[in-house]
Amino acid sequence: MTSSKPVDPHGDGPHASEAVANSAEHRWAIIVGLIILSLIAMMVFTGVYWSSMPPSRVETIDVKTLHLKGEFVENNLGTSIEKDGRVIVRLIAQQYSFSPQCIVVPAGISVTFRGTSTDAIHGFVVGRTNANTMLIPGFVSTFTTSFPKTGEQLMPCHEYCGTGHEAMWAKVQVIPPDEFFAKAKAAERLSCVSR
Ligand SMILES: [Cu+2]
Repeated sequence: MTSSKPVDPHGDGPHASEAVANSAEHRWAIIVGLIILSLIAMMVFTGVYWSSMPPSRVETIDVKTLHLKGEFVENNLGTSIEKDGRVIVRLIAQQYSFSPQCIVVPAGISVTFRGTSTDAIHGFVVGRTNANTMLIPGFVSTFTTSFPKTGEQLMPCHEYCGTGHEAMWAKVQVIPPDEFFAKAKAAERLSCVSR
């Protein structure tokens, strides 16, 4: 009779390979544990950091004097060309409409929107473009985008703001740049609201 024990090339039996596997598993458990701990540490740090100070580029505005002074008074709303040549759209949202109701912008030129709200949280999206923001009382929302195609786009409020929410929308008219600049020569603030 011969022994059925497997031949071990290293001569130290099956327990040696078990020990190698265990130590590798142990090592990987520590590495994974450290990765999880560092992710948790990052979450805690960023959470505490962001809650302890306002994020950058936040502009605040006094809701109570919005209509009386500053850039959001009624006759300053709409599209204008600034001294440095930038095209700026200023608008406000209130339950349940936007001012102005119809916004004119030139096609293919970057347009900066500046907006705020007088009462509740509102927001808007312009048709099938990437123009999309929230309008929050006390804060000025700003973004810059451009509209490659001419035409009319719908601009609905997309933050539920009360019973009249579904009727809250404006229009954006994207017109050829030369037409836009011709109109801009005639008036300081442009909009397509029919008067
Ligand atoms: Cu709404």
